[in-house]
Amino acid sequence: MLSTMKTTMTLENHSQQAMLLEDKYGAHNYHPLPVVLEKGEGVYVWDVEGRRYFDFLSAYSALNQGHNHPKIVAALIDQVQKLSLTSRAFYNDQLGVYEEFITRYFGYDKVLPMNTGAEGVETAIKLCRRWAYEKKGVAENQAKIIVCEGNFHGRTIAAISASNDPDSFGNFGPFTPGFVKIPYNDVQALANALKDPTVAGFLVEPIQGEAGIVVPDQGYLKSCYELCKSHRVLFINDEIQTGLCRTGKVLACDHEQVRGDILILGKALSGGLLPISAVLADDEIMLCIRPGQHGSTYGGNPLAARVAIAALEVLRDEDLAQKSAHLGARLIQDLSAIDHPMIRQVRGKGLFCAMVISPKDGKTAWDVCLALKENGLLAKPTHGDIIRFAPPLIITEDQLMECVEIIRKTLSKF
Ligand code: IF1
Repeated sequence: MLSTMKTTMTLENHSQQAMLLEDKYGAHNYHPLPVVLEKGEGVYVWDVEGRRYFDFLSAYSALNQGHNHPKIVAALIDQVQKLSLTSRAFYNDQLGVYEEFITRYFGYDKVLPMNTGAEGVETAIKLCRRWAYEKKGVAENQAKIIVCEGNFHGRTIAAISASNDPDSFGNFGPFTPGFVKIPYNDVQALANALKDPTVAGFLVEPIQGEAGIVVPDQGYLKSCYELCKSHRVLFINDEIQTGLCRTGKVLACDHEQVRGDILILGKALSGGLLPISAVLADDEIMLCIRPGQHGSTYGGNPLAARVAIAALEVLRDEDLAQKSAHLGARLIQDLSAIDHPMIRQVRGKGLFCAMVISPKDGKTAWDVCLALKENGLLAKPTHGDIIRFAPPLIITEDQLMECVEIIRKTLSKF
C-alpha cells in the first residue's frame, strides 16, 4: 500500500507522509525537528528527499564513531549470522572475551552488562545500595544517594525521582525515596550532605549534558571524589553521555584524574548500532550482587559483546579522544568569535559544545535550528535556549570549518 502511494507522491510528500504516520500511530513523547532521515554515513545523514546534512547531534553522543562505522558494522554482521542472543541462562563464547577486554580497557575488576543507559543507572543504584547494607553497615532501606540539581540520569522512576526537572518527574509520582538533591558544582553542599552517615553514594555527571553542557569548575570532581573517599561514600560516575572520548579524554573524569568507584557507560559503547550499556566496579562492590539478583534478557548478548569491542577499538585506534580535544578547542574558539546579539554564551569541552541563544525579534533557538537545517546542519535545542553542537568525533578539520561557516552564515540572517 505505502510503496504504491510512494511512487505517486512528489518527493516533498515523502517527508510529510512519514511525519503524518508518526503523528497518527506513534506516542507524542517527542517533538522532533521536521526532517525525515533515511541514510547515515560518517558525519553525514540524508533525508528522504536526498538532501545531505551534517549530523551535529550524534544521537546525543551515541554516534561518536560516526554513522555506520565500517569496522563496527562488520563485527555486527559477522556475529549476527552466527549467534545474536542466548540469554544468561547459558554461557556464550563472546561475553567473557568482551568482559576481559572492557575491564582492562577501563581498569576495573568486573563489568555488569546491560542495554540502555537508564538500566545502567538503575544497576549502579542497586549496587550502591547493596554495598551500603553489606559492606558499609547502613541500616536496611536507609541508604541515601546524593544527586545534583540539573541532572539527567534517564527516564525510569528511580531516575526521575532523582531529578528536579518538572518535565522529567511531573505527574509521574509517587517517587522512589532515598535521593538527596544538592546544587551542582558546589563542593560545600556535598560536604554538608555527607554528614549524614546513611549516605552510600554520590551519583554525578562529570559535565551535565541535558542541563545544557554545564562544565563544573576545574577541581570540582577531584574535590567531590576526595570528600566521598573520606566519608566512605561511593563516587558513581555517569559517563553515558560524556564518556567514550566525547569531551577530549576517554572519560570526562580523566580531565581531573578521578576514577569513579562505579562507572556507567552507554550510547557510543555500541557506536550507535544497538543499545549497549555497562557498569564497571571492583570486586568489593560488584560481588554484592549474586546469581539471580539482577540482570536482563539482552544484557551481555554475544552480538553486543562483539559490537562493543569493535566500538571501543575504533575509539582507541583512531585516537578519537585527541581528535575531540583538538577539534573541540577549535570549534569553541571559532563559535566564541562569532559576533551576534543572539549568542549569549558558548561553552563546552572537546566536541561537546553548547551555544546559549537569546531570543531576537521573536526568533528562538528552535528557529535557528530550523534555519541550520535549511543550510545543511542538524542540531536541536535543549531547555528551549541552548543549542548543542556535538558532531561525530571522526569529523575532519575541513568539515568542521565548513560547519562553523554554516553556523555563522545562518546566524547572520537573524
Ligand atoms: C531521550 C540528553 C536526554 C544521559 C545520561 C543516562 C541516560 C542519558 C547522562 C539514559 C540519556 C538521552 C536520552 C534521550 C536524549 C538524551 C538526553 F541528556 F542526552 F540530552 F534525554 F536528556 N545518563 N540521554 O544523557 O540513557 O536510557 O537514554 O540510553 O530520552 O530522548 P538511555
